[in-house]
Amino acid sequence: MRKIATEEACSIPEVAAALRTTAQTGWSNLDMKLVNRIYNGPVANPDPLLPQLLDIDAGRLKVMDEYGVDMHLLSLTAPGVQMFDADTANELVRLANDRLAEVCRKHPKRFTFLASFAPQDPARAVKEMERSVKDLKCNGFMVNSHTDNEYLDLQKYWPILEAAEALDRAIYIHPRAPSEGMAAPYRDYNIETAVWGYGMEVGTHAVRLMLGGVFDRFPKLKIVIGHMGEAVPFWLWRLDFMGAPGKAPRPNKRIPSEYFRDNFWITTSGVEDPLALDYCIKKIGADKILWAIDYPYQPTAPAVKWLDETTIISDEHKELVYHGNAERIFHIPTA
Ligand code: 1WB
Ligand code: MN
Repeated sequence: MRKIATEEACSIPEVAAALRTTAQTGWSNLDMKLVNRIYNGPVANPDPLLPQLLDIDAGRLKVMDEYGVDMHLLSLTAPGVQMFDADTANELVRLANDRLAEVCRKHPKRFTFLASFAPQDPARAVKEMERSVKDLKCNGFMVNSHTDNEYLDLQKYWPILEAAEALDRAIYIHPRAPSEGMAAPYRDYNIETAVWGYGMEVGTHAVRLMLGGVFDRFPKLKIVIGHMGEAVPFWLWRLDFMGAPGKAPRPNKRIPSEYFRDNFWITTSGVEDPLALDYCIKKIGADKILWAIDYPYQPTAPAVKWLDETTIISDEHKELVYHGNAERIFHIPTA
């Protein structure tokens, strides 16, 4: 069975260097713990994740080969360029997108990519999105949740949503640590990270898009979220009950689960739980769920083993989750 992994992280030396510089300014937003650890370690003895993120060639292909992973859908890892000023961010996304496109041209059967953009400047972001589709043949877009503590439902960001819809490329909303307004309870126990904070951050982002009426304005917009839907699928009944049109002063014209079914896709990244997958298949449909590893933050072996071995999921559904849905949503040629 072809295996296309859809939330696979990487970086380029220029972005890593800029994050190191940012770490050295002593800025203390909630992402800085991770940025410090990965990008600001001793040069001679870096965090082991750094060389894995920077290797978009032989080393990565070796791990993929070892476990029968056919393709990584690559993306610039969180927090991407979203902590930089607009000019730096724009310069770096262009570099990163060019570099990822080059790797994909070199290994077309092994790598595809999600282009980044800098939401700090929506007009320039749109230009980079257009360039990434037309010139670089990207498969979709990646954004790391909030930018300067703001979410994409704000009208100033609508040109970005309009462009994604017009270009027919999905936007993958990947986590970063919670924004300042929700940060306080996440400062202890490292719960700003993948253990809890990342999911709450992106789940909140998804709810803002749905209850903010964004999909009434952009009905063909495709949003992808990871980590088995960041807990949103489990919350759909309550979202519908409490979030139905007319229940409170909100702009949404439809119930949230209708947007979730029409406008969202989810990936399995980092949630290797057959019961959760079975629930999501029953709740939102097997055509809405894509497999992901979350390399290099999650190990590849168990990411393959759990789905290969589970018998709760039919083989027909495994085909969709492992590759069929990714081919359709991300414009990946069938093998
Ligand atoms: C994720 C996990 C992403 C980690 C990351 O990007 C880091 C994820 C900075 O769950 O998508 C992590 O350190 O575990
Ligand atoms: Mn990830």
